[in-house]
Amino acid sequence: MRTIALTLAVLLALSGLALAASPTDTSPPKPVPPPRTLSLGGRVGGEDIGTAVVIPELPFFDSGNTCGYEDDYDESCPWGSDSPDVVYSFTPPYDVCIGVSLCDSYYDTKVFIYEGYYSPGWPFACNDDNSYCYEPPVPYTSWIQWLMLTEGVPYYIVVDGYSGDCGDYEIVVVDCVTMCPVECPPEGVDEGEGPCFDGYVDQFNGGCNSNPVVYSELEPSEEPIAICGMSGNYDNNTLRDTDWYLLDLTCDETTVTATIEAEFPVMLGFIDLREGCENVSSFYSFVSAQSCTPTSLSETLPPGEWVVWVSTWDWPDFDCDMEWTDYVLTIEGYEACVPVERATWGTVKGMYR
Ligand SMILES: [Ca+2]
Ligand SMILES: [Ca+2]
Ligand SMILES: [Ca+2]
Ligand SMILES: [Ca+2]
Repeated sequence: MRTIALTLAVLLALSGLALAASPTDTSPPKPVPPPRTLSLGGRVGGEDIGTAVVIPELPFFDSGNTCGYEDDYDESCPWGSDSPDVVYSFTPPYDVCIGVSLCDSYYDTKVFIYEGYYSPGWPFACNDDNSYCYEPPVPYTSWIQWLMLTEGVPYYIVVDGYSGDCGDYEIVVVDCVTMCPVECPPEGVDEGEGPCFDGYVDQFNGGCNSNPVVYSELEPSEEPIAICGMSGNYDNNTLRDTDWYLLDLTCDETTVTATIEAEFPVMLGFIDLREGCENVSSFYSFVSAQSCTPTSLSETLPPGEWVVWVSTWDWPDFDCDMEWTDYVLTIEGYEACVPVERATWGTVKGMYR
């Protein structure tokens, strides 16, 4: 049993997206990261869009040093800078979702991407600091986690820096996700909520996020319960559709196994609802799973009301209007409790005669 500590991140995860705080143009200057020196060697991106180093295929890894290059480009997200920059280009041979990481670089990086042509002030994507970078060597490195690219369009990836910073970088460009159709099994029942969209208000099964609270209430079943549902992000990735499936457990203890397979990166969790929404501040336990990867979470739970919770993994760019919003949730072990016959002392003694 894992109990996740109450954190703001988890609160946000329950109510919306646990994205890195979105800085605004009024954000105070950030602290200056410590200096660092490391020469990684390797090739270096081109000086500008015209001389961009071509990324031939994914995955792509490269490293270099931006110091000594010109400051050809800048985009504010939200901090402007006059850092030198280098450029890569990638023209996908098919529609693809990519991730671009500078996480493992050694200076305060920034990365932005132009779609098709140089569009100053209107980058296709931009990230200065991504707090989801896993153990970056220095703070404030950059990562565009999910980005949908269109077949045949050239994309220009600019490796830049914050506030004049330059240095050694590592760039990784990968397929962020394997797209796959998730088929609803014959026994599957439709979630019934339908797709989400910008401005969506979940009054279907948003659980404690809805006002009034509302759940998809499940009936106990000896057979596995398969639910074919949908989720996604909306309102510019600031909110996501959360689906709360209510279990009313009556046995002394019940081992419930929930399995999720989704077309998008997904989160699956148990929420302890025994003391009502007021006392829900974190997941009882949860897992995150890549798309197309069936992933289970199993807990032995005491009686009372519990929720199996499904939504997008708290990474951006899985809009409700994308093609890939389906999931199949399977719940096993949620059975009506058969009262155990209380053996009398006489019968117990009889058993041992
Ligand atoms: Ca620059
Ligand atoms: Ca940065
Ligand atoms: Ca839903
Ligand atoms: Ca929902």
